Amino acid sequence: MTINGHMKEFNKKKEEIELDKELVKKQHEKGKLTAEERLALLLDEGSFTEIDEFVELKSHDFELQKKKKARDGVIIGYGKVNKRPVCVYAQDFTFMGGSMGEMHNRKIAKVMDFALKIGCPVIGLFDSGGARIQEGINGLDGGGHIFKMNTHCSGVIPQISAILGPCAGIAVYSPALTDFVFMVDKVSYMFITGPDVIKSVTGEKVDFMDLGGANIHGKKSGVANFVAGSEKECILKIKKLLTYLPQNNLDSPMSIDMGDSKKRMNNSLNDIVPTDPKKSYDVKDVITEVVDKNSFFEVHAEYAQNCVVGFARLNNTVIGIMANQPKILAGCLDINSSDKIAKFVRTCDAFNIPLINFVDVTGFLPGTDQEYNGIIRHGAKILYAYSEATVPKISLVMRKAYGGAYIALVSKEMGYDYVLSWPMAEIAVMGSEQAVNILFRKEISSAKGDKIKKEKINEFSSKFMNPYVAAKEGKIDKVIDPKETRVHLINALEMLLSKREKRPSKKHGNIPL
Ligand code: MCA
Repeated sequence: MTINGHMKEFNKKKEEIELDKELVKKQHEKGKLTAEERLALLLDEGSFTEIDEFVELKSHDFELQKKKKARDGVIIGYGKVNKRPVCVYAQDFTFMGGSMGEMHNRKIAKVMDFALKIGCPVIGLFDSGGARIQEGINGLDGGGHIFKMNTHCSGVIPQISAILGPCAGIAVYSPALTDFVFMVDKVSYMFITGPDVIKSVTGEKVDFMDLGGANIHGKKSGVANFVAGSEKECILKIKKLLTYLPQNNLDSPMSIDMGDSKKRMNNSLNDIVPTDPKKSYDVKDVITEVVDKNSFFEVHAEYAQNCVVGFARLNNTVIGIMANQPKILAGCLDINSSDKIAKFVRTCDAFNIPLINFVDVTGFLPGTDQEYNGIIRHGAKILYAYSEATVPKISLVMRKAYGGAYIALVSKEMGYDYVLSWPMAEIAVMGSEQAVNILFRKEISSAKGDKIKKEKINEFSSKFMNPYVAAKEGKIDKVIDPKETRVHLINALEMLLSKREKRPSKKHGNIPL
């Protein structure tokens, strides 16, 4: 064949890849973009190279050969976001509902393997009805290949999943194994078994959105870390997230000049945080006041709101923040916030992001609901995650740090490198009233009980409810004026950036699950 003949064949094959206009229209009518349009939004212009575009399904069952089409329902390849390399895969719902057949799955696993070898983030755009039912066991096994790759990539390269339509059956497990899951309000939904199966098994009636919409997974189940109002917003958020992450575990996040002064005082903190420990405030106001202007990027904003986690920059360096949120459940730690914190801490540690805690917490949430559902097991995840982390760990006690929550979020013995506190901080085993109720139970139940109780609370408070008992023991490195918080945190961070800490080698730890 002449070169012209070869080129004719090549161009014909390329044309065959193009999406069917009718199906594109249908996709748009559902309020969704196509896989190609999504990749165009995500990647730097002209940077994308598609691979495996001629891959097609092999199965002959259910007359699949008549349906087959190049790409097999997923576009994979590499490109750049913010000028840095990434690998991507985007499911094409217009081909058999983005269902995951043998070759479709093989392509996804292949691009993940590429990303792992190169050491760059991998981003998956999901829009899939799950395992391709007609391909039976071969499709399922391919799912296993993807999950294995997710696990091998975990902690080596950042993995990001965006759910941009249905994500059903086996399609849900891969996002669940990644570092960050994005969903789009009113467009995406995730479930293991759909409404029809649920109805036939349990009789329960539920629609797609109430079963697994962005609201459910962003607020209730915690599966989604980010919820966006539209696909465009979702993709912009992914691009923003990438600016806080390194390319891989041997790299550090890039420093960006935020134009904020290193010496800026935080004069408003005394107005934001009431000295009365019973009064609440929004800890996000504290965070945004202290970190570089416009740098706070919250993760899991709608889930377990009694704590706040997210990325920010401090004098241009990326940090991971954990803060108790006094305005929700008085900032107590509970099962969901334990999971949220532990996952975030491990993500930061894997990707060399220093951790800073803003602490104001009385302890773990009491109650049978928490105990029966395993607060012991879940709370232990926080202890494990912080103890395991070798990145710089700084803790600032703003007001209260009591009991087990003190150990988890502040204790130098548990491995915090540098602990600061404000002068109004109360660092103790528990609050004065609770302590007095236990220690003087008999005296309080006597005739003069109320008077005794008051006296003992005053005595306990003046003796223990301050930062100086801990400071005297060297358990607090520095008591600071709140308005100098930014300056002290920047100094501590700069000092700790060269920190080196190694753990004994082992196969892997056994985090409580
Ligand atoms: C959708 N299609 C599929 C699949 N899902 N083909 C093969 N395997 C699938 N899993 C096809 C449809 O037959 C249709 O083909 C085309 O994709 C578009 O789907 P349609 O229903 O018209 O779109 P929709 O109205 O937007 O609904 C999307 C949907 C629905 C909600 C995802 O298709 C659906 O409920 N699918 C099944 C979801 C599910 O239960 N998955 C579990 C799979 P055509 O255009 O030719 O008519 S089993 C699994 O993953 C494992 C084993 C597990 O553990 O559960």
